[in-house]
Amino acid sequence: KILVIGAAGQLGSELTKSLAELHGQEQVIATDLNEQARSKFDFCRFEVLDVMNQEKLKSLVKDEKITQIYHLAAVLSATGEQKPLFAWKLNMDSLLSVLELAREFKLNKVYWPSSIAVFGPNTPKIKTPQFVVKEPNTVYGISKQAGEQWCQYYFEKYGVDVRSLRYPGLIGYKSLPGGGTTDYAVDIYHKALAGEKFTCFLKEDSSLPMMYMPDAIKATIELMEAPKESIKVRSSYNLAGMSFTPKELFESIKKHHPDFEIEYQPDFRQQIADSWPDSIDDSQARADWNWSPDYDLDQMTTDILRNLPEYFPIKKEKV
Ligand code: VAH
Repeated sequence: KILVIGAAGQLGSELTKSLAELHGQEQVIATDLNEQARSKFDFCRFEVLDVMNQEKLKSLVKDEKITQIYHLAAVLSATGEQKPLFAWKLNMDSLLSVLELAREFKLNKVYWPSSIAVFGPNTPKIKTPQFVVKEPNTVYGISKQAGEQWCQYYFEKYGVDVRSLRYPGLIGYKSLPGGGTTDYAVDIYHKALAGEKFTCFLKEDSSLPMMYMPDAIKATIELMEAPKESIKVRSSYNLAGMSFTPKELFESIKKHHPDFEIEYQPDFRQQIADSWPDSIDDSQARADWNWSPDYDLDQMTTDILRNLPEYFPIKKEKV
């Protein structure tokens, strides 16, 4: 059985469905902090779980004979800068309790997401390599860098088969933005469809590595289904989809909504974005488990504008 922690988050709300489709609904238990998340999971069992409640987590793993854990709960970059010590504690303590359970119960596999946030101001920004100086300067990035090293430690010392991907900014239409620095790229579509002007919290030429959610789901499933011996990186794999600036994203949407307008009002998140790469070299993932993305910016925009209204009925601005 597969336990998904943080199943109602941006990644979880899409990955959980794919896991249920791949393994069978009765094989997946979705968990999240809030009871109201239950309504999202009509396709598999749902349990309320605070990942910091180690006893509840342990009894779920034991009683349900869990064999895989997808640990997707974390405080993201922007929110993390507002509550540094809380973010560090939640991101690290939760990972360590999952890794300890994996060791103790000899789980088959564990998945834990990392991020391009592990790179910092001293990291080369163009085609950032798999192995390179990191020195992240956000709490979120520090927790992801430390977490990667713990994953590698538990693999090397205890043989725990934990696998990880350094996601770029993820963009999907099935959940609202959740405290990430890249979440302007989610919110912009909602504004375009609502006929509202978009205020962007990053400057127009801020290039960031990004990925459309279907590609992130595909990468995660392919990584987790790959034979163990093909996984050469046990910290976390670089993963690339596309890179674009807010201006390029705006232009891509404008092709569909000619009247769409944008203004740029950079805030504290600009410093976070400035510390991250512009583009990522993911040749190691391509070599080890045959990774390649399907979507580019215009294909993503077309797909989101077509599908978003089904998930978030458009509240047309009162004329
Ligand atoms: C964040 N969406 O902004 C996440 C992601 C690369 C960005 O890690 O915090």
